[in-house]
Amino acid sequence: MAKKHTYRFCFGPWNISEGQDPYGPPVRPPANFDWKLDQLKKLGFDAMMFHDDDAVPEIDNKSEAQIRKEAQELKKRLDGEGIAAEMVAPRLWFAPETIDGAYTSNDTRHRQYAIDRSLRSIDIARILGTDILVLWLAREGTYIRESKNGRRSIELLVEAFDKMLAYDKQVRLAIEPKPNEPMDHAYLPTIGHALAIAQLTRDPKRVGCLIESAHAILAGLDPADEIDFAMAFGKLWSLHLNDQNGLKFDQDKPFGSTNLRVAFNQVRALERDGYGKAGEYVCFDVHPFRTTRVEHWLAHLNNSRRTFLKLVAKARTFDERKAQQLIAEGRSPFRLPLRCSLLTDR
Ligand code: GLO
Ligand code: MG
Repeated sequence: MAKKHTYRFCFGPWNISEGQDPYGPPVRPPANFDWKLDQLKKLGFDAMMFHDDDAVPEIDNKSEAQIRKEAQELKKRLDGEGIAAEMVAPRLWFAPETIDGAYTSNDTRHRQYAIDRSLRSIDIARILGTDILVLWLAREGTYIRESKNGRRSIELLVEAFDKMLAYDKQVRLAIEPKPNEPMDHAYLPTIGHALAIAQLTRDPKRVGCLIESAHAILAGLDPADEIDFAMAFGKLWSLHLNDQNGLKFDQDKPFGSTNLRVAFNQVRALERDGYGKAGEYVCFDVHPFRTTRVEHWLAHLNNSRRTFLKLVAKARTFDERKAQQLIAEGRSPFRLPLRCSLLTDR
């Protein structure tokens, strides 16, 4: 039998969060980047995801030379710790220049800010040794649809992607779709939209996607189907596994904590499609609950990985023959995953 590959895992510094929400302040003490990196190592994860300003804090106040210098220092540290950088993502939703969106802002100067910042993120990615630039297009949408021209917005997105692809011949853009939040409606809400817009760019082969389970659920889709769809195109370059209890605010719950069947089917899709074999990482974009105490602050990361690995074991021992037999009899194998006793260690 072919040797099964082992998965590699990562998370971002923002996944050790302090509990603030729109209605209340942080409830856990602030933790600095060094501490978070140590925790990542202690937990035995393989890589870290970076926003541009996780890698180079206060990036907007720094020169290009200074940004490169700090990125090089970070790279040395990561090498010393044996930690890889999985991706870099420009944080295009925080600055005053991005209030009306970044690449699709109605203001030319603000669009230029977004492109410049994206090119700096590509510099950082190159120095940190990753070719993946993640684009979560947080504010590329509207609260009131009449406030932007939808057709023009698509053209502006393509122009921005083209500038990035021309700037660096190696970089790959992984679009992370999300249908809403912070905006009412986003322009690229699903994986289908991400892969379709790729075709309009100067180099479609270098425009792919990142699937986040919660975002797919918010779009009313099954994340496992999104995985199969993206992987049929060879375009799933990163993954944010987490969980989401239906159509409400983006919850980023620990993987498998709400709906084990949906989690199982994602793992089964990853297994069948060979995710990870080309070096992709399994990332958990999860947050502790606001009620989580400091002593359990990292449990959501560890539990997400444990659940994932248990589900890998279940997917590998799934009774495929029995499933096929039931399907042939016109019955559905809906109880089979449950028979695998998902909740136990066995
Ligand atoms: C929010 C997104 C966010 C991105 C991250 C990387 O809904 O999931 O966490 O994944 O900022 O760009
Ligand atoms: Mg995400």
